[in-house]
Amino acid sequence: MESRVHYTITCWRQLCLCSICIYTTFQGSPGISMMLRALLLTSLLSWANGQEGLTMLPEEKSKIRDQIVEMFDHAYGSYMKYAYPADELMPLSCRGRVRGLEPNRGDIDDSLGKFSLTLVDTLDTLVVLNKLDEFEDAVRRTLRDVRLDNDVVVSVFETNIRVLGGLLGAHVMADMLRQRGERMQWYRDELLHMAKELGHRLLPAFNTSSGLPYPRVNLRYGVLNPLSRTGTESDTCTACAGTMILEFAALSRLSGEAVFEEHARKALDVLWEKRQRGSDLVGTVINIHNGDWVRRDSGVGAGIDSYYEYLMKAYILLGDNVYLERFNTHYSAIMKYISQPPLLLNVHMHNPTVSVRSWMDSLLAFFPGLQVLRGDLKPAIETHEMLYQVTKQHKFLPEAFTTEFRVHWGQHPLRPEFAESTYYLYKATGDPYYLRVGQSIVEKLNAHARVPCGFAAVQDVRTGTHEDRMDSFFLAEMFKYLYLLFSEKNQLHFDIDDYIFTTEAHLLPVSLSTSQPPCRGNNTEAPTAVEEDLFTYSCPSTQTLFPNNPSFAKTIRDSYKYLTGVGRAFHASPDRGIELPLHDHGMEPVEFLRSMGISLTPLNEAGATETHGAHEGVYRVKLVAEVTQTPEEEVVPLIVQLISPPYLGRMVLTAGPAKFGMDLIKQEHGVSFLESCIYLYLLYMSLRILIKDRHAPPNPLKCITQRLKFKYLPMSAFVLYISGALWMSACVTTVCIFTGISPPFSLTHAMFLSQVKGSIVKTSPYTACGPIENAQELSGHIALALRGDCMFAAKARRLQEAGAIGVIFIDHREGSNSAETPLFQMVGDGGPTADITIPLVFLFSQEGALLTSALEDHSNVDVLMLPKERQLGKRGGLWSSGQSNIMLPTEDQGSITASMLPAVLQFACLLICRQQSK
Ligand code: DMJ
Repeated sequence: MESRVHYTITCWRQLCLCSICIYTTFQGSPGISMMLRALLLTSLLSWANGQEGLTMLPEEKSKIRDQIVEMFDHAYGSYMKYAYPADELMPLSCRGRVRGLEPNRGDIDDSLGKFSLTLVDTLDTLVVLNKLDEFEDAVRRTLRDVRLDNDVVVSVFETNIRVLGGLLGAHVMADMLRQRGERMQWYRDELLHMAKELGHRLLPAFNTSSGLPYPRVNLRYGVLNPLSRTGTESDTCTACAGTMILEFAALSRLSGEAVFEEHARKALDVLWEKRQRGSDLVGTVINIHNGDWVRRDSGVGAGIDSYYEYLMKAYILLGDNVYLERFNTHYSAIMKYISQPPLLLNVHMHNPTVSVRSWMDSLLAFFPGLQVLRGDLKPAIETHEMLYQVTKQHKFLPEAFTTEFRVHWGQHPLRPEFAESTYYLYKATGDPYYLRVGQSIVEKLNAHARVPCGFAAVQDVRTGTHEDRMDSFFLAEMFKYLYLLFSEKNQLHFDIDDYIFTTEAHLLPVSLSTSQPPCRGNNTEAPTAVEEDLFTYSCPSTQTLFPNNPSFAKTIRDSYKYLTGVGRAFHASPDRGIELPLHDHGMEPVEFLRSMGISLTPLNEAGATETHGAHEGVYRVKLVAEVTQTPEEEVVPLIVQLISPPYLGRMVLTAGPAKFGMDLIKQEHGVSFLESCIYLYLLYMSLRILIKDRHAPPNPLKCITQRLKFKYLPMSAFVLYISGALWMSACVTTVCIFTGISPPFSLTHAMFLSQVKGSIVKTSPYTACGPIENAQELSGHIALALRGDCMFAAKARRLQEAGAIGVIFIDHREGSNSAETPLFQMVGDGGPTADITIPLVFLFSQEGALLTSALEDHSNVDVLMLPKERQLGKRGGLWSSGQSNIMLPTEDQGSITASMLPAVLQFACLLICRQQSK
């Protein structure tokens, strides 16, 4: 077992480039450690070189790093200027938040202990960012100003991770600088003394029968003192009890007082004993007196998160294999029940196969980072990619988001977990993709959180409104991870891999595992046998995981790239190769998919070399979906407008376009303006000749031009053309309206629009998937065909051959309508479709039903197929136009009157002219 422990520590180093092995396995062998470092660097570089074309030049990297430093200066400078010595900065009010002076925010305020929280939490960040003057100054201020004995009730968990962790991290850094002999020569471990004092002030919280700590403690009076104003609580969160070991063990080992580590370890022992034995999961809230679970939902986010983190890191920091065994047991359970890549969903610890909620919280974003430490890269990449998609959609991770990536709780208090995981993934893969992710975090913070006095939390990612808070973890964590992400190892002033990050990103030296004797373990029962996997006790090498695949991370990510639909590639190909688990004779899935308009062709037919998958019953098929619905590619809506009586343009059905066949949007179809003018004028002239001129209806515009003495011939000719056309169309329309005959031109304005007009005929068979039985009837008309059974392209071809001048496809899914379902474009069948030249539109079933019932009610139904923006009557105002998707016919004769307007006007004009010419 001992060798396994060392092996795993070495593995952790291999992934995180941590130097644990130097202090454990290879202590005193600088040659080996140098070799390891060189090896790791080389392998990292080779990975980086093989990545997708997202490389980042060193200049760009260092520019972003400078930007991060500038942002830090703005945030820290604002805190020091406007808030210090208060605990936190209120970046909108430009002042400090002092507990008791601001409205109470409930539990959140339990972090505030009047101990200059933000300053203490930021100390070791100053060293990481190489701000050594500022660090020295900040340490002096801390020693001078910070008091730890305030009569304030604080959260044990928050005070431990932020203040005790902050003091310890600062002490470790101060000690490192002092030992170098350049700075901090005056330093006499004062920060460690403060840490010890604080440790003692937190210890009363552990005075429970179980050993699980109280959630709160009064810094001056402890817990059970009558003056303490706390101690009535009966429960705490799992993370609250289980996130003490790193700080308390470090304090014990640095101070020589074992009591801290012992208490923290005892609390972990209780949690381990209380795990649900069937599932090996823990709940979210536990009773601190009897150890009963109060909330039994189990996940990796809020309430539990850092308990798992601390088991893994306790093993790394302290070298005690009990922690690793426990972690591995829990990890197996998490991967079995909670992880549904890329999602991580809470389950009931007693009934873990059932998810208890359909949303995730943002705290779980740390988990991919922990998976990297564990060497489980694939699910880490998957979940991280999912989180990245969510940030792309909502700018930041909302506090909670649904499994459909919608906002469940829109707040974003500038949490660092996503940056943390990004940093770990970059360390493990060397893939510059993660630098781009980091860059996007930097840009979004500057664009959407930066305010004149610092950075403000986002109240709701949907509105972008700000909240008057800048939590201390923003300075403690966010800037460390971002700065380190964009720093080369040799640009840092100390070896970051000699340290491990606490949950608040404070630095503790991995040398602690050997520099001080470990505290004696108690008699905790041995862990049950863990279902071991490849990496339980072996190096999680990327080469083992993804042999000879330098773009493994990309390959994994690609499957999750468009989860939220954001950033989908512009013309996504509808053709995809998939593996379908089909049983020997079970082709029903193929038929079923086909009925949905998806064709599946075995790949041998499609010309592929491989026809069958490696496994029996798996067929490789070419999948051709015949619709696309890409949010980025705007689908231009079309309409089917019913123009024959009694509809007269008032029924308008929203329709979807096709990517093949006649393009109704770009091309001019039907009767053009000039054509209609010529046509009508010829009609007019014929009529004049036919009825011997004098009886012919006079041309009112000719009359006007004569009166206005337009002598100029071309102009007169043009006016005559127009007037003739208008006059004729008005007359014909008027006659048609009164007689109920379908007008030869839909309505006057139809002449000036691109469209296809025709009367509709239902296809037989309705799906148009077999030989067309009513070809004669269809010829010269617009065909109505039901979706399904075969591809749109196949139907269109058949109907075109039968003589149809257009096709309206009607959805076969009951109840579908354009109000609720986004429009999509019909695409071809994966092959060339240039032979299909007639126009094609698609109607959802509710709109389709209106059209078919119109056909049942009226033997002749003429329709126009045209772009929605050119809807008849909409812009001209001649018809009352509806904004809704469907405009139903009414008995309102107003619109008929309106349609007669041109004729009426011209009659009036004529009468005036006649009167005047007499
Ligand atoms: C930090 O205070 C710590 O990381 C903690 O474990 C949970 N998350 C907050 C920041 O989001």
